[in-house]
Amino acid sequence: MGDEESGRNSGESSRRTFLSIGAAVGGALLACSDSGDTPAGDSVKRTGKPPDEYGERSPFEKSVRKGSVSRYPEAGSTRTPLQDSHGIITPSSLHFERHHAGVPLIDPAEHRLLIHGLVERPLILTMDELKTFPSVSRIHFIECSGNSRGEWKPKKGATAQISHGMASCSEWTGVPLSVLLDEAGVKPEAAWLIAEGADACKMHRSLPLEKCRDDVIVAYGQNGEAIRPEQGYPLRLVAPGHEGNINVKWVRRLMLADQPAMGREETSKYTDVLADGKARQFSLTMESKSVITRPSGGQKLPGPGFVEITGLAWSGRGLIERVEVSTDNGATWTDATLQEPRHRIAFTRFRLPWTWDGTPTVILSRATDETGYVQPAVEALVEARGPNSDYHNNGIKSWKIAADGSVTHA
Ligand SMILES: Nc1nc2c(c(=O)[nH]1)N[C@H]1C(S)=C(S)[C@@H](COP(=O)(O)O)O[C@H]1N2
Ligand SMILES: [Mo]
Repeated sequence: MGDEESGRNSGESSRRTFLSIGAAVGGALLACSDSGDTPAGDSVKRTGKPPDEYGERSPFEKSVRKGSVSRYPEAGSTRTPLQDSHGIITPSSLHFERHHAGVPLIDPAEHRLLIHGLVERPLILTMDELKTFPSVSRIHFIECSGNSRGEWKPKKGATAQISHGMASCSEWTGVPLSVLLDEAGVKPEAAWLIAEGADACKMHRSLPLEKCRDDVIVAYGQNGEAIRPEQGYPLRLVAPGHEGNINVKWVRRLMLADQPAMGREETSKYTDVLADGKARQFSLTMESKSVITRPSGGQKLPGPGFVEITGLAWSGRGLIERVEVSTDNGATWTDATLQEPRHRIAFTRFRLPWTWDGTPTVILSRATDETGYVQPAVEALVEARGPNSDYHNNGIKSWKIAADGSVTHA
């Protein structure tokens, strides 16, 4: 058989394939008839549901936020199912929640933002007025400083959701706080900004003015639509890389002052009691951290063979520069691939191809940010801060893979 001959034959067979696919697709499109030889299942046998005004996920998708049962559910929290997430964005409906007094129902037409205190021109802005200022959209994670606090103890979280799910990542849209501060004219004596929410506990926190001028956003948008009620509708502060608590939701008041308010959330809570009894206060930055989300606790490898190890890394100081993965309990480390584009102070997806040979092992990940800071072992954190300080736990997380492929906390 010559070249020309075989060329003609393959040409003919591909033409035949093309024709039969064309016939099947054409038939389906025109008559919605059963084409008989497609692998698509029953969905091709009847027309689907018509278009809808507001989308829902497939009823086959069951991943949900989960919280701990509490005596006061309004003062509770839920966690993001990180083990089921793809890419770097958390769907708004799965963003973790932490409320001190429940989710208030706020009519945006009634909502006002007051900017006062040490300013030249106090302002009261409606939502419409606020949206006339220049805005930005940025992808940032928010992490509760209590995330992973259970990992401080020997008994650790069974799934990535339990151990790391009080962190989520959204695209936030809003007005840079610096723009509003310029509009109000900050007096030279001002050094702090006290932000207050419109929830029943009027939760408030003090932010250093330097941070406010740098990158804080007064946000009204989340992942392309209005912020969800649980995330602070209609308005919240996003203080990139600072502990979750300071990202005041339902924000209604910004007061410029020469000193912090010393409110409940920065004295009795959200401080870190060290071994000598002294407490770190205003420990705001969330340090570099990572977690392998697949394979992770609760999952099961089908057997020896190819596994794509993947997970999320983030740092409150900027870009994630490097994620190393160990598949031999920390003896050796390999650089994972970082998904591009990377964003500052955002979830960064990492991936590493691996072949599991079927022997039991422990896998870990370790993130380094653009400042060169390397995620430490939990033991090193406990050593430095003592046994009582469990906020801000960014220690290395390990997962154990058993001979049968089941994954549990190491
Ligand atoms: N007004 C108000 N802001 C708040 C809170 C709150 O209870 N009330 N909770 C804080 C805490 S502790 C955290 S971790 C984050 C959680 O944000 P999220 O619920 O959008 O994930 O919001 C912070 N902002
Ligand atoms: Mo929090």
